[in-house]
Amino acid sequence: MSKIALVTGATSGIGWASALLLAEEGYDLILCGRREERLDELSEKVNTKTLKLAFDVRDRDRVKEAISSIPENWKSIDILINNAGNAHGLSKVQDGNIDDWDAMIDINVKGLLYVTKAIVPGMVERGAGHVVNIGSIAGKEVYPNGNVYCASKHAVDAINNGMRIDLVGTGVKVSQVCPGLVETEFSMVRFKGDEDRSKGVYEGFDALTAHDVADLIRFIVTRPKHVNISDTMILPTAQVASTIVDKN
Ligand code: NDP
Ligand code: 8X3
Repeated sequence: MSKIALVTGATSGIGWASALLLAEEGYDLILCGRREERLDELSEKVNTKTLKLAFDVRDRDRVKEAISSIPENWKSIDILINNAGNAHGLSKVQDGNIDDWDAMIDINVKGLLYVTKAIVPGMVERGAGHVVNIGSIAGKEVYPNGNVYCASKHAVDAINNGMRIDLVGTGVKVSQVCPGLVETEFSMVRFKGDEDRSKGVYEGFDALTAHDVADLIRFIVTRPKHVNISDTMILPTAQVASTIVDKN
């Protein structure tokens, strides 16, 4: 019987790296994200079976439709990596862009919930499953200008804890991974393609790589049935808080 993992935000960064490591663990993969060409590229890199589902997590009907379209032999999803998300902008609340706020709440919070609602009831029915929510250090602290992104990740923290409480006794595990600074496309999205500003975020210290975070996810999902790693924070050694980074 094959093991199946669904990864949202698999087209880049942490999601992409997680898909690669889960394939190494023998999982067949349902790869999600909006950029279909990236899904094709990733699919060619792994040795296990893949199913590609391109959808925008903001679109509630489309999420439902995409998950319902999963063929019967793929429906027993063992692992859900709730990873799709981004920061949009970095500014004081009085200067904030409301479209950016909508994007962060709609993707990081509502999108995560839509995907969860489409998949977790099946896990409960089967009496087994594991949801790994990708939170952030921004879900544990608030940093200057991070207002709404931090709020969205605090929401993920609360949803993660709420899910674990609700799902106790169902056989479904819930874990959260909260990274600090990881060098991915994250800052390019936050700063709307400003390459210099994005690179600057990771200069002067060794940031985490997407692989570092994926390796933690792999550890979490390969624990025995009776062990749940409920919450984790993974930081670069040079980082001790959102705004305290030892840069040379
Ligand atoms: P990337 O920008 O590299 O990846 C983001 C992923 O999310 C992409 O695959 C993207 O796919 C997907 N995504 C974004 N918006 C949507 C959408 N509307 N619908 C569907 N998919 C979407 O960033 P990371 O890998 O760094 O980020 C992954 C997660 O890790 C996020 O939740 C982020 O908040 C969190 N995180 C990141 C940290 C960092 O420093 N990088 C630190 C802490 C947490 P596509 O564009 O193809 O749809
Ligand atoms: C991403 C890390 O510090 O940019 O969640 O918010 S940070």
